[in-house]
Amino acid sequence: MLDAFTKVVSQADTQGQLVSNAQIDALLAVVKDGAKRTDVVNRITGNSSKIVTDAGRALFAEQPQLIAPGGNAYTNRRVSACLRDLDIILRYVTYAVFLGDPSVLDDRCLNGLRETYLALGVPTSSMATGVLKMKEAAIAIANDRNNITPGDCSSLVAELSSYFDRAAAAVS
Ligand code: PEB
Repeated sequence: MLDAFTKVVSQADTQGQLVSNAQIDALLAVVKDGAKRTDVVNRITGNSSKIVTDAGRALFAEQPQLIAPGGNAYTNRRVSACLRDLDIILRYVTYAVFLGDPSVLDDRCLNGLRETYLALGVPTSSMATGVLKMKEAAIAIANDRNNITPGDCSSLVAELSSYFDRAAAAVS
């Protein structure tokens, strides 16, 4: 598990080089956006159950065959496994945002997940659709302008978005 700083140092050390000016600038941007980053994590964490249940509900409304007899999410036990999976992925996305680096998401959540789903018969494209539904909700929450000083959150939202895309791509 790396954070944005550890990653830069680890890369520089592998090459036996000093941290470059461009890398310093990029890390400075991470420091300057620190309060926004923490706020985004806080908002998503505080709304996680709504993000997960809404994504699940929308997925099952769009693809009712998943919860019909014979579907991979048929019976309450599998529906709850499904919602739990979305919850786990969302949790690792928030960790990645916190750290400014996706390695925790890759190593502890996405690594081997597609193979697990193939073995379990979980439809991977439906799973990816569920992840992208969480992405839309999380972005809307991160961008909510109520009660905050308006500022430019575009790069942070792009980063957040990339972690969901990464998760969707890894399972599909
Ligand atoms: C990954 N998911 C399931 C299992 C595992 C994971 C290991 C099998 C064991 C179990 O049921 O607990 N676990 C999960 C994860 C990590 C982890 C992400 C990361 C660290 O440790 N079925 C659908 C939908 C989708 C779905 C498309 C959106 O039709 C999910 C939800 N995952 C789903 C279902 C099961 C499952 C298990 C339904 C149960 C499958 C079964 O028991 O037959």
